[in-house]
Amino acid sequence: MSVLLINGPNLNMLGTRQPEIYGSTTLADVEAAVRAQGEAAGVSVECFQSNYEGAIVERLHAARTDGTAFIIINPGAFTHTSVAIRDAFAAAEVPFAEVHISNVHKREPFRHHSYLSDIAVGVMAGFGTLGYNLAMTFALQELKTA
Ligand code: CA2
Repeated sequence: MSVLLINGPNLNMLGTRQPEIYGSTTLADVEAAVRAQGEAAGVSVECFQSNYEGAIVERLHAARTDGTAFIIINPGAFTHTSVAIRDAFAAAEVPFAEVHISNVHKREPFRHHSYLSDIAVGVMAGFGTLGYNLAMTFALQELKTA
């Protein structure tokens, strides 16, 4: 049983640009912190980042049968555009949390709509990279009670 952490397009740039919006923590830092949380609870964490929509779709298909019990995803800009990722979640049938580092609701109107929120277990936005850890705390709680 494992948790899959997915980050979408441009999130590989975390900590290098736009620190006023996304902070100064790198993606490697985020992944290490979530992994450490998992290790402390005896749960393995797999991390996947891609700038390609199809690669994320294919990773979600694999999650259906590879022992993934919960997914934490920051879909980046695909949040606001991707019916394909929504459909892949529906096919994968694995519960997931949607995470946004910034508070998308106080940003441009096009960031207010998500193709995923209504099929997610929950949504985290505006808590910086801590949001990943908060989602992981929830995931571990879910796995414990499952
Ligand atoms: O707030 C979030 O986490 C977002 O998912 C980030 C996406 C944005 O399109 C969403 O509306 C909200 C963008 C990720 C870009 O990440 C960068 C990180 C550092 C430097 C440049 C881009």
